[in-house]
Amino acid sequence: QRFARLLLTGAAGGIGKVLRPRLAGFADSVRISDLAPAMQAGGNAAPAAHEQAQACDLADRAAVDALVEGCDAIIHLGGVSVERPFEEILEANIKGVFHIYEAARRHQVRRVIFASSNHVTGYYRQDQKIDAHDLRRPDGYYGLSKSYGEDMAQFYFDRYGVETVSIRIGSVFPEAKDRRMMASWMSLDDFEQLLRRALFIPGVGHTVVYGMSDNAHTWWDNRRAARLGFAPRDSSEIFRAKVEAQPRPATTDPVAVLQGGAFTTVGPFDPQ
Ligand code: NAI
Ligand code: 15L
Repeated sequence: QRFARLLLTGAAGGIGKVLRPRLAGFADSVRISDLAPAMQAGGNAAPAAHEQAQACDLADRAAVDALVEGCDAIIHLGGVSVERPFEEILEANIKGVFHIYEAARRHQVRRVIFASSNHVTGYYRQDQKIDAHDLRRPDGYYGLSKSYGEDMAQFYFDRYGVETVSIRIGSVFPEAKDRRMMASWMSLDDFEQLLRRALFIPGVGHTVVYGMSDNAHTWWDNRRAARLGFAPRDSSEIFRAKVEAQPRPATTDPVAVLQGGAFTTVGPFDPQ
């Protein structure tokens, strides 16, 4: 199964950069996009034969419409990926996700993969196990924007039939960097497998899943991802010795108590 043309937003970001070469297996042609300065900055490889680069600010509705035209699926990674003042989140994430879905509706995009985040449920404690249908408890403006994105996805499915898998990504990095990430880590290989399932399984409507590897200790019941056929092969256990050599945080420190960890301590952002 392949798409004719896939759009990847956030292509110059941490995940986008390393994901790009893998998308050749998903589509004949991949349109890669990010903010112009991010695309020009070093580290983002020049477009391959199957890729076309198109810079775009997600806050610009007309530019996003032009970006989406001609694509039959979208992997939407673009946006602010950490906790920031509301005004920044509003432009890139909240207006951005609206522009993506409006364009998806107008251009009959068949499937969207929305990079949601574990920070949609960051205020649950680490000793709680939740699934994707539990009450959302966003841990900041960033988590709120991802929660809004999930609502946007549901609305565009219910009203217009645009299908989405929202992946509440845990921590996609080369390594689990701390104790918290022992639970939240996801390998790039597992992320690629989940993307393949999410893109090609028919009839997903709007499905919300967590993005995590087969970690020994987890906070998330990911049976909805299993129903998509996702069977993670990696585990954060390979990082255990390195992580446990780090100083242990106080038992009252949010990084040791809350699923959202340090994101729960960023802000408030008072006007200057
Ligand atoms: P990143 O911050 O490295 O990449 C995001 C990209 O979006 C950047 O290249 C940035 O230039 C671009 N961007 C920001 N504002 C934009 C705008 N207004 N218009 C167009 N592009 C804009 O983030 P990363 O780690 O690659 O994550 C990718 C996506 O996955 C993000 O949406 C993030 O929120 C989500 N995610 C990532 C996790 C992770 O573990 N890396 C965990 C949970 C969610
Ligand atoms: C996220 O949503 C962020 O985009 C990423 O940078 C990590 O901080 C990740 O969550 C995490 O919770 O580890």
